[in-house]
Amino acid sequence: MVEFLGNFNEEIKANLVRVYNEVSRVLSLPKSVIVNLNLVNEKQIKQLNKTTRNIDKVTDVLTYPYVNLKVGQKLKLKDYAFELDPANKMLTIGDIYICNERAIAQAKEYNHTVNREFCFLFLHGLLHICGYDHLNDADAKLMEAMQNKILNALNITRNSYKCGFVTIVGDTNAGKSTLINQLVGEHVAIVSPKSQTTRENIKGIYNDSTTQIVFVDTPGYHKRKTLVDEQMDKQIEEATADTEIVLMLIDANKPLVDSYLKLDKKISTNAKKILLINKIDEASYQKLYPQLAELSKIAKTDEILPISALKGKNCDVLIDMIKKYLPTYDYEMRYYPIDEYTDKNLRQMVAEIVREKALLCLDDEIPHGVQVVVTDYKENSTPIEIYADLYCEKESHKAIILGKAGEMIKKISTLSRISIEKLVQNKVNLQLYVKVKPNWRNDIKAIENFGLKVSE
Ligand SMILES: Nc1nc2c(ncn2[C@@H]2O[C@H](COP(=O)(O)OP(=O)(O)OP(=O)(O)O)[C@@H](O)[C@H]2O)c(=O)[nH]1
Ligand SMILES: [Mg+2]
Repeated sequence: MVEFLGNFNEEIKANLVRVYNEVSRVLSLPKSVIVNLNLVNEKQIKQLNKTTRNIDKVTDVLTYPYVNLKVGQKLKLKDYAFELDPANKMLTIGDIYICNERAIAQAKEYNHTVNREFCFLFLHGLLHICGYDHLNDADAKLMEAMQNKILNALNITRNSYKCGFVTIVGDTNAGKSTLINQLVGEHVAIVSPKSQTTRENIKGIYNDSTTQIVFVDTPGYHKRKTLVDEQMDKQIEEATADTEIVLMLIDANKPLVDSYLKLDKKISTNAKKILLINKIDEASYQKLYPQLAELSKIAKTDEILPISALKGKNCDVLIDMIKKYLPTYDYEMRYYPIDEYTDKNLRQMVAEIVREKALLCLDDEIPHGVQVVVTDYKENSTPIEIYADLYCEKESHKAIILGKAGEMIKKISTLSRISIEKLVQNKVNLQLYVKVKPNWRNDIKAIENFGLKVSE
């Protein structure tokens, strides 16, 4: 039984008794044993640590076993005959001290209830009394396994799930879309060496067994000229206003301090900020190092991390860093089903693939006026038949997109088809039609009709 010494809350007490009963059942403790459970404050536990362990520290729990047990060894009262209380024949097997303030603080830190924290600490102490320890890895594993077994049986788990939104911002061409693709492990956002590749926010969803991160790729900052550009700014505003973390991406090959200061001015958010120096695979260390030192002095971000989105360098470190700042849940929390990796549907992804190939194949000035709309998607035909309109702004552009004897559109079409076939894992027959819609980037109706999001 548990002898409570101190002012325990009744609900917590009831749960601590449940923990004791389960340990007693699993480890076959005799009925006539007592554990003293003391509730102390920081000052008291510090004093105990000092006098009994010569450690000048506040700890969460302290345990003093009165029996000498090894893991797996059954407690036999006859081995302790002389220590039984003559009045009631009970054996006190140990004293456990829990520090109230530490338990409350830790509950907050782990984002679970104080009730649960008390259960963990008591169980931990109880297992120590029963011979469990964590002095080496093997022992620690045994102890943890037993701890989990008991907590699971009582449905008092210490599981913590991380979930939240992470928005990627930066100048056009900084590598935002490359990064989201790398982190998600799928080609969710199109990438090109041309500026203004991304037109609207795209979500890419990272999942592991205990985490879901919804990354939001945004259109890059650049000089705004058209209504489409204005909409792009609104998209960035929306995505940075309502997110847990903002990843600020700057190019390692540009002056770092300058890039950071410019970017920082544009972002208004209460979210945590991680500054990422991208494309370090291309940058020279000698040039980078002094700038990084300078940057770390002035940057008002929570973290700074050099990465290569293209090569994946430090992307695992980034995921861990993000997890640190995401809210914790003690139940499995996901905004999207575990098998979804983007919020875009197949038609939208196909249209974007065609635009990506157009960006790759065409010279500078034309691509910005290109938009692709999938008009028909015959899923049940073999091969899958896809019809898409590729819009541009001028007849002269149309001629260039078609190319001599249709060579250019053929090239765009072939490259697109190969990528689409990979995406849909099926043979595809792609029919592209080039159309002209003059000045569509300043025509709000056309922007809407082309499937781009329009905000007030
Ligand atoms: N060497 C190198 N190139 C990169 C890296 N990340 C991105 N790039 C290249 O930079 C170019 C732009 O990449 P994107 O991912 O499209 O850039 P973005 O920031 O999404 O650009 P916008 O959508 O226009 O805002 C592409 O040619 C990428 O291959 C990197 O880590 N290293
Ligand atoms: Mg992009």
